[in-house]
Amino acid sequence: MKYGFFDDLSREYVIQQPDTPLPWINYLGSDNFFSLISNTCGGYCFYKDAKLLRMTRYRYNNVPYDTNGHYFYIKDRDTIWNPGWQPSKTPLDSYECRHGMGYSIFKSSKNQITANLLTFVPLKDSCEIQKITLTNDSEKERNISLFSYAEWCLWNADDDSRNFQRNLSTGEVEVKDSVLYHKTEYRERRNHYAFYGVNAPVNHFETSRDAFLGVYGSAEKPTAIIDGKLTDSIASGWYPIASHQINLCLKPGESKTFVFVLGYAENPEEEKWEAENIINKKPAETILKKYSSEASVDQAFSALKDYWTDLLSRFQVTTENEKVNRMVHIWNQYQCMVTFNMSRSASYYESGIGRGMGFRDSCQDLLGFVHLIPERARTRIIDIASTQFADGSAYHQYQPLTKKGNSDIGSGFNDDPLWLIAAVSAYIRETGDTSILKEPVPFDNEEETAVPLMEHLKRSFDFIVSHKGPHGLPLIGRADWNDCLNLNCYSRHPGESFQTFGPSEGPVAESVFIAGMFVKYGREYADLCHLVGNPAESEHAHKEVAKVYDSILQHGWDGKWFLRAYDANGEKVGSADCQEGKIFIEPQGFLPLSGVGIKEGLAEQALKSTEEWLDTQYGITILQPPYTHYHLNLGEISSYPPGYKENAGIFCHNNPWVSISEAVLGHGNRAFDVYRKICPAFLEDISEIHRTEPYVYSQMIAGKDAPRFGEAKNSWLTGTAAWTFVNVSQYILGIQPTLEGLCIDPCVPEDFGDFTVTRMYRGVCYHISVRNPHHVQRGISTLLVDGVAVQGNIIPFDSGKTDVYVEAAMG
Ligand code: BGC
Ligand code: IFM
Repeated sequence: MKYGFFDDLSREYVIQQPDTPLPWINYLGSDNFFSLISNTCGGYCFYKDAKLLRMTRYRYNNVPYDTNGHYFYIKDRDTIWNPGWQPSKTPLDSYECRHGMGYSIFKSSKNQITANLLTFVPLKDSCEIQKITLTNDSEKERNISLFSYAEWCLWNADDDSRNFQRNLSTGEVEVKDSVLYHKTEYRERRNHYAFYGVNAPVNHFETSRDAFLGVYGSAEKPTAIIDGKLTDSIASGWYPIASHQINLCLKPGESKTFVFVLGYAENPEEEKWEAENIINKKPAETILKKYSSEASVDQAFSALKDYWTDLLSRFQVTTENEKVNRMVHIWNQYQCMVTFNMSRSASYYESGIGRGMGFRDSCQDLLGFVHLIPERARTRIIDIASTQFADGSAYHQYQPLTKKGNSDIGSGFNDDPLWLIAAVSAYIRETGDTSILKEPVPFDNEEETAVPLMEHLKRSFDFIVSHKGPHGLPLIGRADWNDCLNLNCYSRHPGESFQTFGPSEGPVAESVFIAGMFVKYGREYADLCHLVGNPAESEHAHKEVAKVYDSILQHGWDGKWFLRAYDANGEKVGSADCQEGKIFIEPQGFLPLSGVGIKEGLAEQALKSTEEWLDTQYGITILQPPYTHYHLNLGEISSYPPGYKENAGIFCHNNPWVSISEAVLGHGNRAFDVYRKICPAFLEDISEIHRTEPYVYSQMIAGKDAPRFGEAKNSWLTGTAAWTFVNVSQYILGIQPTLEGLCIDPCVPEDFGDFTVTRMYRGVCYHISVRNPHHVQRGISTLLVDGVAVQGNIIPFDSGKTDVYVEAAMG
């Protein structure tokens, strides 16, 4: 069942009924200010950091679901309704929500009044703009009232949800004309405040939540709106909110438009402290003035649209399959940008409090956005590398506002160091900018320790070399990519998290997955050493890779597939010998794409076993058979019920690894099949089962062992976005950035048809057309570059050109 449709021309997903199976959200903002907004106008906003500078309050775990947001209410005689249906849930005569690139549009009507709400965050300013137009579609004059509503969060979202004894006495507001200011914390020299204004005189306002909702009232039926008149309350402590009331009279056919601006402001440094606690309103007034006319809003909106047109034009594809086209060109890249902005911090499943920027996560996300925003990718790499320790290990997460490593979580995930090599290598293959390797980068953000980035890569590499176990395989530490495979975690007491308890290091537990990563990224490190004129280090790296490669062959092969790991007792994990968890996806997916076991025929066998053991109609499960009880030697993985999350869920993130590996082996039909199964656009028709947004990937789909097989969870912030983009763009469509230039190596299903790709690469626009007259799955027979035949399939990079025309024939 579908709840809407893709409007590809507008680059929008159009939701046609408000009660979707789960809230279907969008992200507004591209720089410092962000809002999450659901298809019923739920959500919240923050400045830079969802934990430390949360502006409006959202209640996770709320009942009913998804009820706090930036709402508009319309009171039309006794009828109270919302353009997004929630929170009043008054049945609407019509409803539509269009989630687009950085904006959302709601159009709904009730009793011949239509509301059209456009909401977006402009490119450069720290505010959310809400342009709302009300139209009288009836023959009679109508007198209605419009109310805005946002509930202020007391800045630190963590503290806001815990420290009531203090916080309920700190709230302060100020009102000037049509602008409601929220200045809690200003007194503490925090130097910031929030504001909510409208470009019209207001009849009344409310800043106290109790006055607005009623002490025992609710957002569904706010007391003050039922009364028809806000009370001009000035909040003092308790729960400050912002609500404007505008009474208006609409003649038949008449429309009126209002622009609301919900913004964040900081005072100039020298005006930080005002003894009388009077905020400097100038920064807010400047923004409000800027967006006081419809024309200026329309201009900012079209600038936002142009920004996305430009971004997405950097990789465009036309195949015979419209679902592939819309995912690759629009939604997959859009999701990659959202992961750039959010890492794993704020979604409807990540509270914005728990996780910030992940070292491993953001390095992988970069693989999916580096072609879109190479300059920002460069900065991101430096930020991430600055959280590395001198021994090559790294803080697992860092806070977006401070960019400092999070010491609560600490380090000890032994895959982390290698992801830095992955990110830098991807950046250089994309941009050719080797100057980044000379960039001075500190360890643990201590400026005096700065060394060239290249040295960080060396420390990453050396960390693995110096942390190996009895089988010559890398030690796993607290966990590798699979956070829940805690092989050094023996026990856990109530209230303790798996990752903070127990010895995180051990001399025995080893990861075959990290071994595969080491082969891939160790070789990429060697290539970079070679590139910058250090052949000795390059040779040394190859030798170390060869040792680990041999260890995989000797101790990492289980007979029919690759082993997953050795636990702290030296027992096998992910082996036919195990009772449960006999086979894991990670090594089967990652080792072949890393070039492990291909010539030995192991890769081919591992992928066959994957299909045989792990595949399902909704995607490939992470392991089989699931753990039915808790295993002390394995940790969190076995704490999940069978079929969920890391215990035999369809963990979407590593499905593209399998697809890539299939492509590396030339299996185009299978590679695409794996791609298609978890691709949201292909699941749109079963939205009642899949439940999450049909335009973005989710972290997990419940596996066949779960009661809710096929149901997705944790949409948006997942490495699936980046890895899928790598898969489809570089392996299926086969346009690969290499150190020398673009390589053309498609691997497609036999019936995929011809296709074209337009791709920006190092400032040059490549127009690539691929024909497949003989319906092969892989192999280029001829390659013409600007009409001239080229040997092999790499197009040597030529910076002297602006456009390059490539004609490739498969066969
Ligand atoms: C959580 C898991 C999650 C993993 C992802 C763990 O701490 O408990 O549920 O999948 O982290 O990073
Ligand atoms: O690899 C992790 C990732 O860092 C966060 N989400 C879950 C993945 C698997 O555990």
